[in-house]
Amino acid sequence: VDRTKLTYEKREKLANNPIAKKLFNIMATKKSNLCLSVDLTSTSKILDLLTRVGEHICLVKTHVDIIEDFSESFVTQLKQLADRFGFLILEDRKFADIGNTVSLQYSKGLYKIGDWADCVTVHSLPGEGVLKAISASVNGVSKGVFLLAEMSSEGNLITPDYIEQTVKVAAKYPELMTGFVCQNKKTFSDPGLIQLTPGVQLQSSGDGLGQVYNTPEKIILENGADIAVVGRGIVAAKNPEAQVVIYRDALWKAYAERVGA
Ligand code: BMP
Repeated sequence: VDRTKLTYEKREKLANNPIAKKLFNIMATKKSNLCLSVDLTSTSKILDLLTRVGEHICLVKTHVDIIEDFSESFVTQLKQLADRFGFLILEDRKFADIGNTVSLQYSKGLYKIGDWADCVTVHSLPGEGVLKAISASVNGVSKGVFLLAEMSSEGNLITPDYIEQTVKVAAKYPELMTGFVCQNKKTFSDPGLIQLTPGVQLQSSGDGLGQVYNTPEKIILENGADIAVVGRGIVAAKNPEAQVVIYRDALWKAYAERVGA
């Protein structure tokens, strides 16, 4: 069966990872398959933007290591917004070291990512130790992983064999796996996993630094994305509140067409 023809409601039942289940549920309930990548360097700007657009997104993606005034209070406020608007938090840390180092990077240091992020991104490059290092729950709270199987950037070194091995290793960690960061429908088939696809913008086809953009329609209808990641298309827009609605509607319309709803 083609996972992309199933509704998010059906797929919620097929998911093993509790974060994947929650995400499918949020998407179906809020009618949003939009993840906002808040690539801003000030906590007040991030919190302000999320206050204005939080009702339209299912997931927020952070890069905490670009923030100049990171604090515990920021994390508290971010979690409050997530609760208030009903979205989850993905820290796009792209862990890519030996298991022991990743385990420290996940739980220690300035950011203590494992304490507050519902899910994180991980590269398969180091081998499965990187997945062993990230526990499926922290203090009894469920966590998840989006494994990078492909990248959106021009000239990236990922090969078809790398993709295949990545999907194979993920199958050993059903409790932990929320989904894949990837660009193509054929990359994986498990309907309980979520395809998270970055490189989405309406205005432009690239950024001069290797990013490649596709339209919401293309990534949902042709490329099999379940959640689209939009950063600068919304964050750098003159009117983010208006843009977030435009992206959300275009992405949801494409999903509805895909599942024939
Ligand atoms: P933008 O829409 O502004 O290009 O942002 C895309 C976001 O998605 C960035 O935060 C980037 O780190 C992330 N990303 C990506 O662009 N391509 C990938 O393959 C994987 C990513 O995580």
